[in-house]
Amino acid sequence: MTDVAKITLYHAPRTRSSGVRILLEELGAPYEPRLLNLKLGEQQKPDYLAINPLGKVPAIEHGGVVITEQVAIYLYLADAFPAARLAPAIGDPLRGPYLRWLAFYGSAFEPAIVDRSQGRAPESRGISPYGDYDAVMSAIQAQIAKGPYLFGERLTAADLLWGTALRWTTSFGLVPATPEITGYFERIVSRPSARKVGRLDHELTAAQEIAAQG
Ligand SMILES: N[C@@H](CCC(=O)N[C@@H](CS)C(=O)NCC(=O)O)C(=O)O
Repeated sequence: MTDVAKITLYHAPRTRSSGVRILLEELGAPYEPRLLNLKLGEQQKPDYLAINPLGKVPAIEHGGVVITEQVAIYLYLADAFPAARLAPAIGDPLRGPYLRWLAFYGSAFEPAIVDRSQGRAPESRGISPYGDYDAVMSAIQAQIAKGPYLFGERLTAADLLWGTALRWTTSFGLVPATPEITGYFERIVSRPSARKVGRLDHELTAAQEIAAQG
């Protein structure tokens, strides 16, 4: 019988689902990872496409409901476990900025980064969802400058998303590794939750590489 209280996390190590796993650890939420080996193309198998038709991780299942897309998952989980205080509640003056920076991640930062990685300039400022790359980077850098977290002293789920994302985007050379950006994401990725997920991902990656070699 399915345990409705338990969250299923569709996870592939060292991907965007690692950030969600960090969030689950921070929340102390009961969860079970369901592993996908991307090297074997398991994300494109019918079983998984029935969960996420885009064939992407992360996805979660909770109480019979499937949620895909990082931003939706962070919002959902942080609200579902309020005791961890990672989501400013409705009515809190920080709720609007919190929603803004989560949405900014998905609707401006990721498209800007993907275009950058492909060496594509946005077609035109008017059509692009983010305007231009420099404007996106200036906006997030100004927000980080409030420090130590996006909203000053208050750590939220948005920091877990941004901290993990800025680590991989700087390591791919897509975002400048300024001392402010590096200092910001180090505060996030040095947390015990992130270190634990890093260790687990290391083991999972090794096992998946062996499996992929056949
Ligand atoms: N829009 C998705 C993007 C997720 C995504 O790009 N996931 C990558 C891993 S980091 C993936 O699943 N790649 C596998 C593939 O495309 O085959 C979200 O925000 O959750």
